Amino acid sequence: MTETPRSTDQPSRTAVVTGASSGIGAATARALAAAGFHVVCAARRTDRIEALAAEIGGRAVACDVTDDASVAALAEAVGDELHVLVNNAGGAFGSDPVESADVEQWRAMYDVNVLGLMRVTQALLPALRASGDGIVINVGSTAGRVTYEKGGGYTAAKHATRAVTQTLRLELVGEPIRISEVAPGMVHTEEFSLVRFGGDQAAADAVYAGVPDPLVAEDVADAIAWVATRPAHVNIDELVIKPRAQAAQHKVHRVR
Ligand code: 8X3
Repeated sequence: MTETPRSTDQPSRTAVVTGASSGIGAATARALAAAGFHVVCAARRTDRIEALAAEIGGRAVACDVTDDASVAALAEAVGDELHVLVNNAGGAFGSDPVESADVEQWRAMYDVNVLGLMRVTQALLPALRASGDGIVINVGSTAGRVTYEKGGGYTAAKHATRAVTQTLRLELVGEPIRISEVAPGMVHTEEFSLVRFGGDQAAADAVYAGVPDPLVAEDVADAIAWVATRPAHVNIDELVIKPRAQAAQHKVHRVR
């Protein structure tokens, strides 16, 4: 029987997680470290990623995915070989209808969720290719599959994340690089909704009010680590993950 190459139990394998300072990114860094990867924790907030890197035996690299020079420095720090890239940096800014939405907020969402992903992927593809077994995991969203009122800028950006993921898979077929998307629905993290609502804690809390068990960052991290550790010939194209209480974007069970 042919031995199938696996992505586990090989401590020398390296992973990069962007947006690793909090939420899904930080949980993913922990999950990949637990799976045996040396994890490069990339984010803007150095105090947070340094603490995380120390905790998991990884490395902190300050990185703003919206900045060319910063991403070039990340690639330099990663070096010649990389096995896993998790494009997690992203977010939602604002909750206005299209008619009155703010152009700068939409620009910022496209910049981080789409152009940031593109920038980091371009910079790290040579190292992923050189490893002989690379995988890019893009953190998408259920917002990349449906639309909802007051979410136009974010759903447009996350639809773009999905489109770029699919395009890259087509373009790289035949190469030793897998391309996946993990698309979460309702995840209760400390910052996602707070950032979306500009720091309005009450508005952020209302998103999860009465929902028995929204997903937590660790649930998504677990899925990402699973995708990353399938045998090298197995490409999980996309994995949509929602809490049991969320049957669809607008169909959420709440206990009053
Ligand atoms: C987050 C999911 O429901 O806020 O990506 O669009 S949602």
